[in-house]
Amino acid sequence: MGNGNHEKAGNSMKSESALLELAFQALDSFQIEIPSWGFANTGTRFGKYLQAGAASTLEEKFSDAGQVQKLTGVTPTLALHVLWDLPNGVDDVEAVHSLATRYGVAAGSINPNLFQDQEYKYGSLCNPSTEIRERAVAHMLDSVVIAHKLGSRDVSLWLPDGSNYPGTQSIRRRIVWLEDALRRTHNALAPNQRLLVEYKPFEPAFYHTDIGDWGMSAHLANAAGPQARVLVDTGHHYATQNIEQIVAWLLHLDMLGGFHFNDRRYADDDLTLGSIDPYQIFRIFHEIHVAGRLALGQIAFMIDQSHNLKGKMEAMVQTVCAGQELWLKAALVDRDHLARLQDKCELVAAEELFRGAFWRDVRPMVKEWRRARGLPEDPLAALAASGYVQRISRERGARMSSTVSSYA
Ligand code: RM4
Ligand code: MN
Ligand code: MN
Repeated sequence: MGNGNHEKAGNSMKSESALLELAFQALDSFQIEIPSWGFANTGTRFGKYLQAGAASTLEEKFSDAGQVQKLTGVTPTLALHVLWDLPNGVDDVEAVHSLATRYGVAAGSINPNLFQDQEYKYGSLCNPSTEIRERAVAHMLDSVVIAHKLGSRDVSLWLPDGSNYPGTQSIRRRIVWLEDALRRTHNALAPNQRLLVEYKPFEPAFYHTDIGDWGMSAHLANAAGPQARVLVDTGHHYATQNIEQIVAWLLHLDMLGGFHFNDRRYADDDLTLGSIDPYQIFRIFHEIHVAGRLALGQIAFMIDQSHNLKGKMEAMVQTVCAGQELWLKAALVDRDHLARLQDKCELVAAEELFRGAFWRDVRPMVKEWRRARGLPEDPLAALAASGYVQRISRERGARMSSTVSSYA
């Protein structure tokens, strides 16, 4: 242990009240955006199991989001998908505004849909047809206008483009088309807007994906312009990839724009945050705490999940609470102490400090923070007690419609 015994400074020795103050600061700095599609009926490619309480109109999605915000106090914005939520584009902005006011949740990131129309079969921004590429760029530009009118900072692009068979498309030419499309989109941004570029290694394409990893995203964001950044969806990596290392690199390069949080066992499973591997989220959050407060303002935390078996409201509230707990655990790592141990290569002591922070039960502190902020101390229990899920299941159940579809 070297002189590890003399190193007992830091959080381990911090008084209860100093620790609580640190915890409150950390919790005050944590907000996370919820996705409109997390309340809708979604499924796998094999079909959907419908839930009586699923939201099928935008008003229902805002209502559900408002309820999550009331219960947790840390979800002030709702991510919107243009085709699913604003089918009439800019003409729907007024309606979104009034729903936002009515339910106390603002419009969040605006997500263009470049994957639903039949014409996108062979790609959208990367389609070999100039005409189809132009249509896709026009949708990007519409999305920028929608975001601007809604006061949303981020236009968040996930591009489904790719190919299924070797030799069937020119990877190189598609890079050039993509650079051009993103540059043009970036040119349309107002000074306070950003373009986030998400990556995904496969699905729906199974041979090559035009934005397949964080390096491609970072290059494209750089090529687009200074207001573009990378978006990391935690489910969009090969199984053994070290995501926190990618996060550390993007922070180093000042290229990290935000996250789509979810958990997974295999691929883009979109399971609830921290359900499979909470330690991984802790490690990602640690890198953000290391980067400090200034960086945090530039990183949009968003949930991108699809709740197929769990109740949608419960899954969302559970995710937000899990996120808060993991954020706090990571905040309470004694980083100065850890740095000293790292410098001395005290491997076991460093790891134990890190692991110890992960295993700390922070739930009592989160409860105390919620009480102090006038929020229910157990949001899941409060949701159950509110009768909200029963009410929406009754009201919406009669329809049981699957018309608003999505596969997030
Ligand atoms: C993708 C990706 C995007 C999401 C779409 C619908 O897998 O995660 O963020 O908007 O699904
Ligand atoms: Mn995503
Ligand atoms: Mn995904």
